[in-house]
Amino acid sequence: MVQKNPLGWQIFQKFLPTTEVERLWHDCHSWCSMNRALFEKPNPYIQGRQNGSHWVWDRLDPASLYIPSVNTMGHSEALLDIARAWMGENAQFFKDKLILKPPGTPGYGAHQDATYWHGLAVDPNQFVTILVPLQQMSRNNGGLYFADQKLDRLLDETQLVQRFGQDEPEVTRFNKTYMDLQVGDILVFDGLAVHGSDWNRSKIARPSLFFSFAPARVGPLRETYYQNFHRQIQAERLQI
Ligand SMILES: O=C(O)CCC(=O)C(=O)O
Repeated sequence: MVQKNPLGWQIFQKFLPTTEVERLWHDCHSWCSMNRALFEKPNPYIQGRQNGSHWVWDRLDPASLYIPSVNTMGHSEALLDIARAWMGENAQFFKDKLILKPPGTPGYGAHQDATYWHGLAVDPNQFVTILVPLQQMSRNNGGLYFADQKLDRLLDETQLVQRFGQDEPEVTRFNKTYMDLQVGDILVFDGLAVHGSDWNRSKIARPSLFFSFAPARVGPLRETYYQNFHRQIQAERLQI
């Protein structure tokens, strides 16, 4: 049953069969292991992140392009039903990513996902993301947290820093609720929910899939989204 938390997130425990999630993790892990070399050079789909002097391979975006079982999960009625229930209308699956977050990966400062999805002409709180943890997730291994503050609009980067602190995930100007998720649980949140994560300082990886949905009535968004996204990444690389 949908009981949208006022802060814009909700956990559904034991929502997916653990065998299905284990198979997804197996597929993601095998693909990444076989394509490890791709994480080491510029590629619009794959991003490493800096950890001191070395790079850690962190994200594959979209994973559904490469890993058929991820694509199937994104289009599954199980996830679409949740997205529809949250939006109160028909939903489309438009983006996904795999975050590997191996030990030593930096965190992500507090942000609202819809900030990165402007230009899609969708009300920010109508975006719904469903996170599927591929291994157990908690504070210890760099799990997601949500801020205790409800925002009813998008803040730009400067406003976010003013309100939540510098782009340093572990500086705290607000209370954080850390997600404690087991394999089979899912976490649902909207495009305005303020969230982030800490470094993974543990010895345990924290892989997760993020599936994002928008109202179906706005017409197919996937292509526009990925064209904009990859253009932006290329531009950022050119500036380095
Ligand atoms: O997986 C994480 O550690 C945070 C990722 C995140 O918040 C995002 O990509 O929007």
